[in-house]
Amino acid sequence: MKKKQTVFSGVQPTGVLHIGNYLGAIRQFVDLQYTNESVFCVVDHHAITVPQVPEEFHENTLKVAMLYIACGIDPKESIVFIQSHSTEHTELAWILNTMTPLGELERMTQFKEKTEGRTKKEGVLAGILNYPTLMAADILLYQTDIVPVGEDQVQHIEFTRMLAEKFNSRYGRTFSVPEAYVQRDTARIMGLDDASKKMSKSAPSSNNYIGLLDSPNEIRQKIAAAATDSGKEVQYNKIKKPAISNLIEIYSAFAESPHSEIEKIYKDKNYYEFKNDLAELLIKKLAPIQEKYKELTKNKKQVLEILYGGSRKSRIISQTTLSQVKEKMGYVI
Ligand code: ATP
Ligand code: LTN
Repeated sequence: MKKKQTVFSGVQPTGVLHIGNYLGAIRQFVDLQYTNESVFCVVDHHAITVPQVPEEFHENTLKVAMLYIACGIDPKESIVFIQSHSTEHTELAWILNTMTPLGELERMTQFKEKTEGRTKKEGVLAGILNYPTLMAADILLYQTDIVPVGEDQVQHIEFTRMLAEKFNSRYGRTFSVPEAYVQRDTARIMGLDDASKKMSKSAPSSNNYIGLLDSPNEIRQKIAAAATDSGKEVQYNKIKKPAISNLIEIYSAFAESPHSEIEKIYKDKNYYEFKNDLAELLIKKLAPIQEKYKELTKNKKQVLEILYGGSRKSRIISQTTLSQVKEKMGYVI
């Protein structure tokens, strides 16, 4: 069967992947790969925009690659590779930087959040500012149509579209103009300890998230400790009951059952019973991912072969795009 469109996305190797990353992004990667040309990248160059300990950075990069595969990304269906193995990414990022107004970078929400409270001259590194241009390069090199991401990344995709259109109008059609692909219900899974902020692997407490590799007891303990709202009804209402609604969203996504169905099941039950069942559901759904992951850790050589093969395949596409870009701009190639 001919695959329809091109899908590209990336995840940073910056810590423990959590169910927010899975529901907001990785699960979409898995679903999309069968009907679309798919390219999934471990974006290690993005991770170093915040300080990394070398050994942890190394481990985390392989961990994300193994979790991709453990979650169901099939290297026979998709190209899976490490960003720094394809030097075209940083090269195109440099070119795009020369066309990016500084103001566009400074107004990005992620930039503002990550640099809040720091004076520009002292604490703000240029890599954080230029982060979206590297992300745009990642996407544009593959003539991407669709970028599956969580809601926090939509602004960066808009920025990528702006750069693609700008280049195309200056030099003639060179890049596909991509669109964000966001799953409405799972685009922004909130923190378990604070339902006003998104679940985040950089949260100060690990009670904020359920890691994809958390043990059954960790899952039980974290769900038991998760914030709830006043009252005792298990009801979906994001304004009046943000914490319970977040837990219902997680339940609903893993059970593949609508919110209304869950409300019905727990109509005469309390938070305690609901939380117990949610913990058991998560344990059951994460078990096959954890098993596959464990198997892969015993086969690191095979994982590296997949990644090197992925990089070779990715470069066939990215080198073609980059050559077109340079030729159109007048580089001697
Ligand atoms: P974090 O804030 O957790 O440190 P991140 O968003 O900076 O992570 P990645 O780990 O690279 O960076 O994100 C991978 C994917 O997961 C992205 O598409 C992102 O939008 C998505 N994602 C991250 N957090 C959530 C969440 N809480 N809910 C839904 N999707 C999310
Ligand atoms: N910025 C993204 C990670 C990322 C990405 C990409 C996502 C880097 N390059 C290209 C989609 C497409 C994040 O923080 N989640």
